[in-house]
Amino acid sequence: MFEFTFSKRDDTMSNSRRLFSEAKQLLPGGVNSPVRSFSKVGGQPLFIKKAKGAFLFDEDDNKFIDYIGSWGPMILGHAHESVISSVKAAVDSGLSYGAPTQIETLLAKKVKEFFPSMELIRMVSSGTEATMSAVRLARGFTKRDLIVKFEGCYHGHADSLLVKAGSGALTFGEPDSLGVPQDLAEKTVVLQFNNIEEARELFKQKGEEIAAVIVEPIAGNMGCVPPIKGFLEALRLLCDEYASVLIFDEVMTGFRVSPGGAQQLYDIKPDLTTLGKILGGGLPVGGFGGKRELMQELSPMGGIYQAGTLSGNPITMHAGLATLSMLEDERVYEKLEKSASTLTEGLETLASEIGVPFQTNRVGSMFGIFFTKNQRVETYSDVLTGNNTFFVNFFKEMLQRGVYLAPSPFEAGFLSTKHDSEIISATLYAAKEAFQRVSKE
Ligand code: HOZ
Repeated sequence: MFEFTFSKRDDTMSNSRRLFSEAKQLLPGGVNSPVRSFSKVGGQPLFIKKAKGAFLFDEDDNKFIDYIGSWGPMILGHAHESVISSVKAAVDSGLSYGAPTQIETLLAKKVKEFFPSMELIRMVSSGTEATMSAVRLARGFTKRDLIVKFEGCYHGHADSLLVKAGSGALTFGEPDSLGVPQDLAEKTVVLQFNNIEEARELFKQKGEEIAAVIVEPIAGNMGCVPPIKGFLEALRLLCDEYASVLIFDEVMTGFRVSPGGAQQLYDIKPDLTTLGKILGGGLPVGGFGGKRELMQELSPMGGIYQAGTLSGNPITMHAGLATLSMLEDERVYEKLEKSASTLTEGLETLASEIGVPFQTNRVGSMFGIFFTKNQRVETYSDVLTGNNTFFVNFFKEMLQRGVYLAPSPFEAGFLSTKHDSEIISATLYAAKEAFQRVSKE
C-alpha cells in the first residue's frame, strides 16, 4: 500500500512561506510566471526542492503526487534516468555555441517521424516564441493581417495572442492584457471554441482577409475541453476554401494525447504546428513547422524574419531526443490511458456518491476537472459554470493530503508513466475525503 510520507503542512512556520516572502522582495508577486503564485487558490505556493517520478518534494520535505508535470512535458515522470544522463553528457561538451549542431537535425528528423505534417521545422526557445513566429509567418505568407483565435485558448503571451486568452490571463481575470496596442488587438478576431456556425459566418464575411486560424485542438488552458465532432474538420475546410493558414497549437497536446498529437488522433493535417516544452524533455524549448512552401519563406530562405541565439540549444536538443525516443514505445500510451481513465472515472464516481456536482474531461493523459452541474463541458461558457469555491476548497484539501493539482480551475492536469495504480489509488483515497469536506463547506 502507498505510504503517505508527507507531514501535515503548517503554513505559519514553513520554509515555503519564508522563501515566498523573500522572493516577493525581488520578483513581481514572488514568481516568474503568475499561475504558480497560488493567488487564485490562496495560501502559500510550494517552493520545490526536487522531483522524482510522479513526486514533488518541497523545501519542507513534504512529498506530493504531482498532476502538473511542469505543465505537461514530464510525460515520463520527473528526472527520468535516460533524459538526465543525456543532459549530463551533453553539458560536458559546452552549453551553447550559437552555431549549427548535428543534434538539431537529429531531433528535427525525429519530430517529423511523429508529425509528418511538419515538413520543415524551426526550433525556438519557448512555446510563446513558436506561436508568435507561426503567426508572423502566416501573415507574411498570405500578405493578410487578420488572425482568428478562440475564447479561452492560450497561445503564450505575444501581443496578438493575448486577447480573450486562457491560462493565467483567465485565472487572474485579465483575458485582454493591458499593454497590447488596440490597433494590434483589433487584428485578432475571437470566436467561441466549438462553435462551427460562428466560424463559417466569420469566413463568409471576412475570409479573404484572414491570414490564419490558430487553435489548441484540445483546449488545455481553460481546463481540458476537447473539440466536438466536426469542429476541427470545419476549420480545415474553411482555411482551404479561403487560403488561410491553419495553425494547430500543440504545445500541450503534442506527443501527449497520442505520439503524433491531436492531429494524429483526429486525423486532420494543419498547415503549421507549434510545439513546446515536451520537445526538450522539460527544458526551455519550442518549435514550429509545417508545409515546405510556407516554412521556406522564413529567413534565411525567405523574407520573414525570425531568429534566436539559443534556438536549437544542444543541451535541450539532447534532452528532447532522449525523451522522444522513449515515446516511440506504444506501451507508454497504453499505460497512460489506463491510469488516467482510472483516475477520472474514479473521481466522477466518488463525487457522485458524495453528492458534489462534478465533471471531468479527458483525452489520453490530459484532463480537466469542473465543479459544475452541466452534463458536458464543451465551451468557454460551460467552463465558467464551475463553482470556484468548490474548486478552491477541493484544491486545498487535496494539497493537505499530498496531492498537487494545478492551482487554477482553468488549467489541465497531466499524468506520467510513473503514476502507477498505487499512486492513483492513493489519489482517489485523498479525493474521497476531500469531496466529503467540500460537500460540507
Ligand atoms: N501558462 C502555464 C500553464 N498553462 C502556467 C505556467 C506557470 O505559471 O508556471
